[in-house]
Amino acid sequence: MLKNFTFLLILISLISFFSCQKKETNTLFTQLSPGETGINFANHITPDDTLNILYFMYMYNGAGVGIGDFNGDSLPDIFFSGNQVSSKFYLNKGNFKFEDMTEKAGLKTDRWATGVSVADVNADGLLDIYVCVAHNNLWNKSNENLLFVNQGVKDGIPTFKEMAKEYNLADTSYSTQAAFFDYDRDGDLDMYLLNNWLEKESHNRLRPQMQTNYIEMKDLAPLDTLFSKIFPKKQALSLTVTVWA
Ligand SMILES: [Ca+2]
Ligand SMILES: [Ca+2]
Ligand SMILES: [Ca+2]
Repeated sequence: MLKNFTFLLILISLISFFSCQKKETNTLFTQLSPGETGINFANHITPDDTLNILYFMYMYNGAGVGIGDFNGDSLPDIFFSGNQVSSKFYLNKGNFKFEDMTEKAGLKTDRWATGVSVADVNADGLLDIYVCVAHNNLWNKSNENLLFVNQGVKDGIPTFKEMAKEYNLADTSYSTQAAFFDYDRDGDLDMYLLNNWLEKESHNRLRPQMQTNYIEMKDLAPLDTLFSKIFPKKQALSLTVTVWA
């Protein structure tokens, strides 16, 4: 009996081993863990009864990522933009190791960032970072886009200064992404800014689920007054939500 059990155990081990081997040979990429790379950025979204998908339909649209060699060592560095968390900047140390240099580089953000563009906006040979910002009334943060101008590299670390206003690029639209290119061919980069529109009336249709029937609430928009009508005394009701794609 023990012999049979031992044989079975060896057989399972061998199958597992060869399965793993096969998996590795069939993939073109290897996923590295945050422990291996040092990249632990996570764009955590924390909904609450004020800021959530019912009020803010773009809540889970995500943010942007920009990659470029910001310190000129030929290794691509990474800038992640954040929504409710600060953006983060990781310097490439080589061999897939990165170091969080967000604070030292001056790249913390405090607003709902969406798209990231990497370009040498002022043509000084150093890559700069333009961050689009989406705005909503509930978030109560600035809706100005950000331009981080590379101030130079010291001890391998680039530092940035936010200068969107100085460059007349602190656009307050509901921005999604910017593209820099020389439109008029005068040698200076121009910018095309893609904007979205934050609708005052959400497409989400709220219907409090009652015991006997459903009550259509869609005509009670705007949404900022809707909840007060549904929950005049903050009663706990279940909701059926239809999202229009
Ligand atoms: Ca680099
Ligand atoms: Ca530059
Ligand atoms: Ca131009």
